[in-house]
Amino acid sequence: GQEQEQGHGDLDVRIAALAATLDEAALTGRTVPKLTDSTELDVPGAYRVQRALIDRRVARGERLSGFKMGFTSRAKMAQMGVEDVIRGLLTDAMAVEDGGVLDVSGLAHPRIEPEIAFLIGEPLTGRVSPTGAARAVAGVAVAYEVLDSRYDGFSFTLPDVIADNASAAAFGFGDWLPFDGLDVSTRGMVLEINGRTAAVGSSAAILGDPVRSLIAAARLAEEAGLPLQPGQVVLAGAATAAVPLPSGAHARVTAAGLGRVEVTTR
Ligand code: OOG
Repeated sequence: GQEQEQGHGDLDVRIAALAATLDEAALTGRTVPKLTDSTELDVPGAYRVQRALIDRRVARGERLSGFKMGFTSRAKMAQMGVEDVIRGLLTDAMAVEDGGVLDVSGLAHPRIEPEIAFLIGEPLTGRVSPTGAARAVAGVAVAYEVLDSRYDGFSFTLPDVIADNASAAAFGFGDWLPFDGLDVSTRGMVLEINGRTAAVGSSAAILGDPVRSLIAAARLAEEAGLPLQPGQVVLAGAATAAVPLPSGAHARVTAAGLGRVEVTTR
């Protein structure tokens, strides 16, 4: 009884302290050694740190605006030696309007990657079929994500990166297209920086079909007790490796048949 409660209290304090470390790093743009260098952290503990980190942002007035999925490519999964995707939480403060300006001067080592995004139209959570997932979608768009690890050297273990909100920093998306029966599984995707091709790939790199990532998001939403809500966005994952994103750059992502999205950095 007493002893166990004491133990939980200590854990909560430890989780809060780890979240504060990562939050400070993000606020100051100064990286920190990865948490697992100095503490034991498993995947469930890491998700608690992530949640505590987002709770701090929500306490500052930010609103939860969806999920980002990570390690959705077989290549990245193999590189990390993991078998499952991970989830990060998006807030409205991370969103950049299409064609807008993103200040990267406060980021440590930003990278950009081309993605596919889904707009949630009906609550989505639990085990769903492709048809069930599709029914909850109000739109699909070409998107990008800006990653910025809060760790020294952009280097981490699986629990570290989960705690660090899956390296989420910013995101943007193009016009939403109706998803009804649209096949987004093999769209050619191009990331251009300052008019030069920086990466090319296919949406097939996202678990073979971004819809699989959406299904995984629904499963993780249930596990987290955070059902996806109408108006929220799911970033389904990257079609290519992430590319360094300097200040003073213009980035454009296109996906065949889905249009484009652009951002300028300063
Ligand atoms: C972790 C985030 C992974 C992706 O696209 O796989 C991710 C990282 O590589 O920094 O978002």
